Amino acid sequence: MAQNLARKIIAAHLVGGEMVVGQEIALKIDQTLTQDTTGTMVWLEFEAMGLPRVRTECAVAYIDHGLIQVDFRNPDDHRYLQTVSTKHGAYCSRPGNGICHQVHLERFAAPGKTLLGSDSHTPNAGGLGMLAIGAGGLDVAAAMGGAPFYLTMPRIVGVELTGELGPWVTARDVVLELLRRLSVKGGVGKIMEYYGPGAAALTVDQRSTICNFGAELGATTSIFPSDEQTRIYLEAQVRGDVWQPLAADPDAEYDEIIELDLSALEPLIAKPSMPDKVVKVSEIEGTPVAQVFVGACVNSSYEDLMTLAMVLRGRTVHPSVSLVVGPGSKQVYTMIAENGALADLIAAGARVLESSCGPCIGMGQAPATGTVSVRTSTRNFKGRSGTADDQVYLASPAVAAAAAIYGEITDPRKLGEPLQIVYPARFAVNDNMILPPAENPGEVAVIRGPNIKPLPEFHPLSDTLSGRVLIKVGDNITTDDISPAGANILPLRSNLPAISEFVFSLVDPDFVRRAREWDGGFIVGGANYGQGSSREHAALSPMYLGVEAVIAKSFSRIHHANLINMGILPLVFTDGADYEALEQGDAWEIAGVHAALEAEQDLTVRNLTQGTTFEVTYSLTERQVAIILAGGLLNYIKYSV
Ligand code: MIC
Ligand code: SF4
Repeated sequence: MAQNLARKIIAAHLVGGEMVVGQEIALKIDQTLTQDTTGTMVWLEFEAMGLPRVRTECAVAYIDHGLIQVDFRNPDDHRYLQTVSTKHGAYCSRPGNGICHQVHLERFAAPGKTLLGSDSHTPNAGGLGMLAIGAGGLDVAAAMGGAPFYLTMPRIVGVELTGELGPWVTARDVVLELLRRLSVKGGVGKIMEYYGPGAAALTVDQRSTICNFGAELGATTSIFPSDEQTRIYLEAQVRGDVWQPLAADPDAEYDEIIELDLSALEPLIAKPSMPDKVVKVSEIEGTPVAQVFVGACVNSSYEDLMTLAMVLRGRTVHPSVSLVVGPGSKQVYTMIAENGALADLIAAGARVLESSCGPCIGMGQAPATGTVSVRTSTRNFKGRSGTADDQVYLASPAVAAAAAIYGEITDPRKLGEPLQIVYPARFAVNDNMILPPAENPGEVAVIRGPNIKPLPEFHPLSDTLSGRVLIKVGDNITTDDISPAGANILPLRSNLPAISEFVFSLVDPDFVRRAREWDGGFIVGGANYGQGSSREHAALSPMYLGVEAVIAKSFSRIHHANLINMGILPLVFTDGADYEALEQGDAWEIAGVHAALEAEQDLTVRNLTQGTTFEVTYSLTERQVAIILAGGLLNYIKYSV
């Protein structure tokens, strides 16, 4: 049978299950990546597994998120990560070397391989023909230990790109168009595979932009073929040896096909505060802008920074705009420094940051009260920028550049003749900030600062779950809502008791007090509960606060897996009316849980307050049931493997 590319790579890595949509499969993982804000937990978990060395072909620990260092906590995390990762056989990309996804693309990603990363934008490497998937920390720790990665066989969506991008229309507009059509839940349970003449013309940086932002569709991952563009890119990285041609067979079948004519696209922009609130830039032209940020893992490549620099050359940033720029990697930074583009940016008035996630994750550069910020980053969830009433718009570097000059949202086609960006034949390759695995691991002492607290105890699931409904939230609740990020909270990622004080703090500041007073309880969610980031703290902290089950209309893929890994039971309403009827504070009891899970039967919730009962169901494999009953993946690995 003619195969598509995603299925070919899955087949080559399949170590369990059958490639039938909806069934659980197990994949061999070739490479892993961690970053610092999820990575401290991953490495604590890896240490808890007691293995001396990572067992993947390549594991990289990046330090790129928490770089503000207002006190000892960020740098203590960095020191821990640097020592623990190299001791156990991983590479460590030091602070300043760049954002994990950009650096991984440049220096490690390889066509046809699998990558599992403790960050939701790991699919960025799909731009190089890699099957790159974001996951919760424990899944990544297990993969580093040589375990396969388990996931539900996704539907493979073929996205046929025809035509070509018009002047000032960019790769970012391609994926914004998909967000417009499909919404933030449109990709759940799917892999987006791009092909066609329009795809062939895109550079690897453009392809990665599409794959990266594809995470906002909720997709498992996105992927492009490995072709001439891929070869050129890898040769420029002096890694031509890892290139191999890869594509779907002619006439390959897909579970679904989407057609997208690039010639018909216009510059697009996502309005506050969801990545799928997409409109044409021309529709909201004239909106005053106070801040512009060009950076983050999605649009911080050489091409992106050159776009901005070429537009700004000889001009000055608009007096009402603060322009913030963050090159994606030390390589990009070096290249724009060497060719003079950095000087153009500085001369124009840009505020140039170090190479890190920075404003994307609320690590500095919060916008002023009641103002608009136009960003090339990935997520515009309310408050993520660090300002509670923020109005963050997401768009391409071209749209950002136009806003920086004119001080208002402006169609970039007004900027005149399109730019010709010429790639150098060889990039500025210099891996001096990537530490290799230690040659003598015995001599490396792992350094732990006082903020790095040990993992909590995980308890087997009770047979009767009882407690009160701690909170009832609506659809598309993000992990940023559950466990917010930002400069005050991110430094607590290695300290579970401390970070747990902030659960739902932006949504309902009283949540934690209730959870303590009521001694745990239930969380009730709407559709696509837990979308967005891969942070396992959004499951770990509720577990720590005594939550044993979350009942929602549906879950995002990574959060569902994280709940299971932490021993929390993810349950699904069978009838929307039950969701409507229940209220915060209701006392519930779910009895006979063990037997029901083992017999694959639905569970009955007794609402003691309202005197009603209703059924809830779940989507769990036998393995997942065993994990939950054991009290999470770490217990399961310890006791059953
Ligand atoms: C994000 O973009 O939200 C993050 C910060 O990169 C997260 C990881 C985290 O919360 O540490 C992600 O995307 O998974
Ligand atoms: Fe960093 Fe933002 Fe990318 Fe997350 S989305 S990895 S915070 S740049």
